[in-house]
Amino acid sequence: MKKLLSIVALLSMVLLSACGGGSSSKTSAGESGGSKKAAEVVKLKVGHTLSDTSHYQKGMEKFQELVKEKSNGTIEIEVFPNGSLGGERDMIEGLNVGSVDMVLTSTGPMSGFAPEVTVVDLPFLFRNEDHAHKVLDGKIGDDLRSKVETTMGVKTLAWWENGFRNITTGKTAVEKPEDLKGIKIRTMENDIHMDTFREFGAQPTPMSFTELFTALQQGVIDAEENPVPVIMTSRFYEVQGNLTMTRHFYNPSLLLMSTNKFDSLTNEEKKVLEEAAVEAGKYERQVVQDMEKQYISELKEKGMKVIENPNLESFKEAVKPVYKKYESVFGKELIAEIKNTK
Ligand code: EAX
Repeated sequence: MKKLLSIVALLSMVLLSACGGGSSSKTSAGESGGSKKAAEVVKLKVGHTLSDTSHYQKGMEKFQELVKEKSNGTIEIEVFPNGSLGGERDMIEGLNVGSVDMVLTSTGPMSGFAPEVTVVDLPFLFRNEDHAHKVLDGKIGDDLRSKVETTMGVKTLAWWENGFRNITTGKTAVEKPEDLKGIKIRTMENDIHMDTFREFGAQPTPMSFTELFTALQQGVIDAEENPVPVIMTSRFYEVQGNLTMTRHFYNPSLLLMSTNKFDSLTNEEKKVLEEAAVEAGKYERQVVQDMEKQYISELKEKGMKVIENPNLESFKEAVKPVYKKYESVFGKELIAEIKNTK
């Protein structure tokens, strides 16, 4: 009988701890200080379209390092370069369906999601990088980020940078707008970019970045436009013979995150991501500028003809109708406020 009783007692202990409902599971852990549940590691997937040697990737590696350090390893960033999670529009859509946790995207393709933010895509709007950073890191940049958050239902973590965009062509070098007449040029899926190239007399062809290299290789398009670091690290010199340093658009990027994912984090975890995003963003901006300095001579060595001082006044003159059209969209005041920021 005694034996039977001890078996029943043992069985009830096992059952109780298995359900975890019994005080035994808490007590034993509490009293014995049993092995604390390993702190849960939050894994976040972030995608971007550029190569694993690009400025985006360098910035992402810095972000990864800072998040690991600031979270004591409880948040892990998994980076997916080369458009492996899709093009920028796909990844932006993925934020709201949960297939992507974060995306580093230029503002270009955001015109289909949050048109307000694309005021920054106006041609020749910013004098230089310093001017752009002052605007984006100030009230105007904050207002644009909150508009993106409201319109798209995503979290914006920080402004990063793609850089000033320049024109590359296969055959004829571009010195003035007339040289673009009839040229099929790939643009981002952005109305302002397309209107701008129409004013140059070109035929803008909007396309995801993931299709661009093949389209150039197959001659589907004659030209494209991108910052110098992209032209180098995406090897466009292999399929484009000429580079004209028009710097016609300043192209900022935004590190976006799924709101559901962000809201699921503790306040400390949110703070880690926000601080690391801003710090890594400043680092990434410096990488862009270092690459731009380094790569122009390297692109020449790769055989590209580089026109470093095109007739910019003629390009600026040609885009006046674009400002006429978009002043009624964004307001003359906002455009003037951006232009006059010192
Ligand atoms: O944001 O699409 C482009 O030309 C961009 O430079 C690229 O996606 C990085």
